Amino acid sequence: MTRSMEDLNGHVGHRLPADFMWGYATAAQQIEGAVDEDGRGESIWDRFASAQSSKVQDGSNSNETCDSYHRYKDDVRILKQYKAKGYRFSLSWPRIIPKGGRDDPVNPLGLQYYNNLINELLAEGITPYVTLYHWDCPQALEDRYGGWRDKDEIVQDFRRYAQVCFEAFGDRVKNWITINEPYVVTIPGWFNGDCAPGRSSKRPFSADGNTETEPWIVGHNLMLAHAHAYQLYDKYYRPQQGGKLSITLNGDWVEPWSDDESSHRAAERKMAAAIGWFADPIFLGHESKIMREMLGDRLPTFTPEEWCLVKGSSDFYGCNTYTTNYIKCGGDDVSLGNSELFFQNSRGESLGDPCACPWLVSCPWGFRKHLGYLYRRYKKPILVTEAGFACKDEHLMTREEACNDVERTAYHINYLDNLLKAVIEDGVDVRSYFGWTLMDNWEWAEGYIPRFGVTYVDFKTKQRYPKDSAGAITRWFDKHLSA
Ligand code: GBH
Repeated sequence: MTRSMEDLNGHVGHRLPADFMWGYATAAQQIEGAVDEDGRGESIWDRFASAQSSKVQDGSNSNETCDSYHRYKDDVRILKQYKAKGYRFSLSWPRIIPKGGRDDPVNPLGLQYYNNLINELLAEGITPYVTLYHWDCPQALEDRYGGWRDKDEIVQDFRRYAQVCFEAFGDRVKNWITINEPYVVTIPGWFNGDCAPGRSSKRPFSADGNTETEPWIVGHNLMLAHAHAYQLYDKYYRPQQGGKLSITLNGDWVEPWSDDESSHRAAERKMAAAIGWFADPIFLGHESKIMREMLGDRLPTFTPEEWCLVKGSSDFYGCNTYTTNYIKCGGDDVSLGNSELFFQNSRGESLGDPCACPWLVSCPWGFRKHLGYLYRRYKKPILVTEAGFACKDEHLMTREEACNDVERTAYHINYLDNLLKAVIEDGVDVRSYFGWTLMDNWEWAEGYIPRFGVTYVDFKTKQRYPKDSAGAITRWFDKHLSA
């Protein structure tokens, strides 16, 4: 093997281990389309987007989106072209069990679709990372008993759904994520009401819901559903199938707005609300003290038997992270730990330029700090299961303009450089990087406005076109992965 100039210049060993996993992530509701085909049931997001006064920004739905239900071979082909080692996608619960419940029939055509996708990936040497739940609860369960807010029902129904998936795919799928971002399921879905099922105390914005109580019950039930799936896998499937399973939590680094004590405390409280709420019980085996202080009796408690299930129910820390904020005390939003977020600090220093989403700026050093924080506190190998960027006004650009995605390229390359520093210089055990997202898709309540893909999608023809960022990421890994 010949050594590159870079190696001779003293960077020998500044590489990720050969078994570092990388690729791209997607979610079923955002890419599949074909919502009425082959027996698929309705999801809460189908219903949310079709509501009379839809809360989706551009009034769109995901009935067609990227049409990956028919074009999954195109998706695998571009993954292969990008030399991705893995693909993280989610299963649609209502495609597999249209009515959702533990006594409801399984849809063989739904299973067939995912079998085809998994087999196609494996034939191309791409490792599947499979999420069971990326926000698309069967509408039938919402109608039957209120979905995630009925503990006894939803936990059993989710457990059975997980069992169907382990049975059907576990011979070939060895990497499982139970639930994507329980915080986003609860807070936008049941607290602010701007995501499905759209419940909140805010009237008339939401017709139903109770911000005081429901989000904390839903969060509790999501943890229990996850823990039951973990125990089921651990006991009955792992011995044969030998895979790994965990949950993916979203969370972004927060940097104190000024150096005073109260900004530091705000940072601590925000981490507790966004992450500790779930991560403390699952990874540390105790509830978040700060969440208990903020919520009092409104935060449900686990019984001793439930604690046995929840504590330690993870093989790795699944991390979705996108941005960084400055933070200080203020406001009464419990979901932010009674703090306020900014992109500028007290000295007027700015974190970065606005992009397509008001909540997102690129902050590579914040990413590095975040990885270090998670590893020190939760002491598990970290899989970065999502990170990504949407360029400003990309939806208004021509295809050629959109494919020349300088800001997205910079985002991913800078994040990867900082991931490498976290691994090499800070000793953080990071095992994967999945970019969000493989291709432009339906961005939930923001419809087709933000485009996060490394692949441009023409939503009329459904054709996929690589953006420049995809090539840059491939080259980064060519250079930074050990042989
Ligand atoms: C990811 O969540 C999702 O997993 C993925 O499906 C989605 O496509 C991707 O984000 C891009 O949006 O508007 O100020 O209320 C990332 C975590 C948490 C980021 C909620 C946006 C909304 C902030 N998300 N947050 S605000």
